[in-house]
Amino acid sequence: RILITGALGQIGTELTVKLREIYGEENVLPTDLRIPEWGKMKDTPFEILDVTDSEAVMEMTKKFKPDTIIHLAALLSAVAERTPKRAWDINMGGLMNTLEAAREVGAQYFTPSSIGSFGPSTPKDNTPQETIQRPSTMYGVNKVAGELLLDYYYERFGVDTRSVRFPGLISYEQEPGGGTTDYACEIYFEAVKNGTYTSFIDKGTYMDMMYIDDAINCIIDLLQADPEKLSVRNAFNVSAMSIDPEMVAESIKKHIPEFELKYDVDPMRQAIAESWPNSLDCDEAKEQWNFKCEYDLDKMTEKMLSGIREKMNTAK
Ligand code: VAH
Repeated sequence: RILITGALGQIGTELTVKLREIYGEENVLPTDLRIPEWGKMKDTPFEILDVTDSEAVMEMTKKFKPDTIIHLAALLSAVAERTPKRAWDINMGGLMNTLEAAREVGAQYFTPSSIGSFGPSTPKDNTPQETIQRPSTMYGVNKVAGELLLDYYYERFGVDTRSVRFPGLISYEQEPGGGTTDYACEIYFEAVKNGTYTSFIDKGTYMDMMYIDDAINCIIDLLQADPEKLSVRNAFNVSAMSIDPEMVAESIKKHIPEFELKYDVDPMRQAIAESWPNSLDCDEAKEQWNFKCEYDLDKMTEKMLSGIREKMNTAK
């Protein structure tokens, strides 16, 4: 039985559907701040849960008795940088409340970390699993503190904590909200709608990215992995590709030759992007739980453009 927080977000929307296919609808309880008005979760079992309400989190957990808690509710990097105190309260309060609930009922625990947990002094290319983590954003501070808490709850209380440092995730079912890597989702929607996109991240700014299907499989594979083989309990480096806006545009032009990429760089999100690695070393994840990806840039582009077109046609 799996309890999910932040189930209406970019990861939760597709993860809930996939987990229900595997474990059955009655064994997967999605929660968020509001009831789903559309999509595959509409009119299915769903609960309102504010992860900053410790009593509500504990009560819901004791009532549902999950074997696994997947905590996804959080503010992403750009929105966190605009409201740092609120980001601390939500990101750290929600994490602590759900970790405590997992400890109380003996549940396995997953929450994502991010490439945002690295900072300007981290080696930028082929960033190691174990390295300097001095992020210069509130989101990064939240992610490093979160990783340390996952280690602590594993060592001190025996909670089966598992996590990955996600790169930018690209999807069309539910777009991300308030991230720095969001340009890599927006560009596909704008390419289909208008044949042009103005990027807020500059040319030559490389960041790790991954298509959402690979991210969902990452979470499921890690949660099903043999615990004896896992020596990393804070967060594994995972990534599918290291790309910049120009590479995405070139991939789109193979389908929309007239596509035009322009730039209007947003200084805040550009500074965040420049503080993150260019590419990650994912060897530990490959060795310890057979991490792998199906989607490279061109395969992701094909899937995004066809998915967006289909979504627009059904919306008409
Ligand atoms: C963000 N999409 O941009 C998230 C993610 C690595 C990026 O953490 O904040």
